Amino acid sequence: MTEEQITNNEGNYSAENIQVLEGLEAVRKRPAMYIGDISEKGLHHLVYEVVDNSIDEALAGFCTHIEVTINEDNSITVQDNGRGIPVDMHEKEHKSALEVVMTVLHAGGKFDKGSYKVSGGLHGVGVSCVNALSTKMISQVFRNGKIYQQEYSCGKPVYAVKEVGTCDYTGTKQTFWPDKSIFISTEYKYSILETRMRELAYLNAGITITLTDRREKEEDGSFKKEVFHSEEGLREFVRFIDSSREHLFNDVIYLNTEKQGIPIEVAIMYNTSYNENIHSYVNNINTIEGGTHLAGFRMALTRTLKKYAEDSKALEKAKVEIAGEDFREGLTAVISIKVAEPQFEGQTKTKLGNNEVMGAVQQAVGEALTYYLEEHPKEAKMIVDKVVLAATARIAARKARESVQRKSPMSGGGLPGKLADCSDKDPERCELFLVEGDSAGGSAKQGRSRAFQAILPLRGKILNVEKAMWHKAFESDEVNNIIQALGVRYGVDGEDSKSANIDKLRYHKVILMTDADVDGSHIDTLILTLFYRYMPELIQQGYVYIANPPLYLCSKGKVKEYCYTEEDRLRFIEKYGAGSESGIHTQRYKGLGEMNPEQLWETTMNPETRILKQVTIENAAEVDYIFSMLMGDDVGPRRDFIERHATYANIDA
Ligand code: 0RA
Repeated sequence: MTEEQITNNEGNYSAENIQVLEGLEAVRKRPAMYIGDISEKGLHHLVYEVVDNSIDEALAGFCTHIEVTINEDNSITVQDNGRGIPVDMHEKEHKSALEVVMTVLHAGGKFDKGSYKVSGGLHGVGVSCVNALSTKMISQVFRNGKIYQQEYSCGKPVYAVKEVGTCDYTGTKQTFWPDKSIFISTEYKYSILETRMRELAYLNAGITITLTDRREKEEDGSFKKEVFHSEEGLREFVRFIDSSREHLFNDVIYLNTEKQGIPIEVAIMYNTSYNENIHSYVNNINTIEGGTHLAGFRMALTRTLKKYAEDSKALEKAKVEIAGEDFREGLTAVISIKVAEPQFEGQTKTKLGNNEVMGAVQQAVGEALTYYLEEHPKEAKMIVDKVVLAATARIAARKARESVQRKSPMSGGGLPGKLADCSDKDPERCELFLVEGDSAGGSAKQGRSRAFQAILPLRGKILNVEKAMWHKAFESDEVNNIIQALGVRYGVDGEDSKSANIDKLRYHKVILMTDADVDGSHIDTLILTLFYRYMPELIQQGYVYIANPPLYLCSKGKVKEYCYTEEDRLRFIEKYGAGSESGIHTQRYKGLGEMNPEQLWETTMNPETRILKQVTIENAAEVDYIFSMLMGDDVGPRRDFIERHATYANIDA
């Protein structure tokens, strides 16, 4: 960040910096192009877009508090204590700067190199998009001792900016009502906003973000409210992510520096698990596809640790060959950098392309890690011992895998015997159902459409890979059956033996079909853990789904209806049961096995009528924390989580 980038010639940011690019009609016509989608994700994205502007004001050093409120009617208010959006007249547009920011696409400095802006939602579209997608929006600016206000409808001003009062503070307050005709649902989920606000607080140490839900009251009558604030930034973030894991040692290895003009913050913690968990961010955006900053980090880690281990002669004694991945086992790290002009690449535009970043991160991490190892010989030895153990286990895993591949040579193309494959071979059309139990597996085999649907029955609970070493996973029959059926390969082309290659994936829909009860959910979680840790790309590319079998078959006379939720059942009773509990018959499906093949097809497998839930990763750090908590040793947090999220508790009680 240089001075020049922040200010124009006069040293002031003023209305003329704001570029005028396009109208907002395009946004309403094609909302998905601007905010990703019109589902729950897009709806919540509106909040991030508005909050990001306040975060930028905070990063510029002018704002300390951001208050986010979900109002009773599902409108959102974001208020900050920054300088307030300028309200002076825009020379070319003959409008207030506020109006330009609110109504002109891409206005607000993001595309203006004269003003430096690091934050910004993934799509970086600006607050005008939020305005365009809201039936109503009210902006208030507290500035010069006055309160200015303007209101908009679907992005168009209802009146010119006017003064509505006086004040003795500064800031910006935005309230918007998302358009019900655009979004699939306009109901905000507290937990989604909570996760992002917590993440933003960790990523931007020192800022205070409050989240209030005015739809929900606590026992004392106050609204539900949380305050997110982190003094220690990423140091606290890694501790939070690893809070359910057993630490190798208690220190967080931390650096916060600037190299070649790039602010770099990194926190590293080692735990006793076998997974690598690196979460990287650029300008507060989670770069799930990685990129040059991640590459720089890995290079520094491997080189520094390797050199230390060689110098200390630890590797000679161990007599194993160490690979890059061995240095990252049991490592949890968060990397956050700020880049003035990030180039985002990759399928989901979350891969950093800027080449200059690699060397900067490598240098910063190399220096800090070298210093840490020199100063902490005891911890350094624990890391090196762990690396040697990882290498030993990796070699054992390779042997286990090779022996599995030998056991099932060419017969059936190396596919598991329990798999009932489909006849089509085009992955794009093919579906694999992972079914709980042999009996449901049998029904599914009979009920399926053989052309494009394959069935793999699973015997009960698969191995919990969260706690198992890698070679144990490859020794497990059920895990191997899944890996082989999918066509996922490990250690191809000299890559890390831990990185799954899904080039030869045989199905583009992998569907978990388990009973609608606690055991079924447990099995789903175990399989999802396997996917998340051993083949995350499968989830990232959107190939994983969960089937949704009905809970009841309700009937009255000739009328029959499958009910997928408790609400569906109550609705049926209301519709057909007027008067006393009157001739309505309810069959409760305790398991998939209770449905005959036709019923299973009709309710759960037929693409025309079924409901599939796609598994997505909204927030990788949160997912990492949740999996380690759900699958770890600590009972307390797990019980809390299940109680808060349980859907079956009432049914099985
Ligand atoms: C540019 C210049 C100035 C303030 C802001 C942007 C600003 C924008 C937003 C959006 C949400 N909250 C905000 N707070 C501030 C002010 C420049 C000056 O006072 O000289």
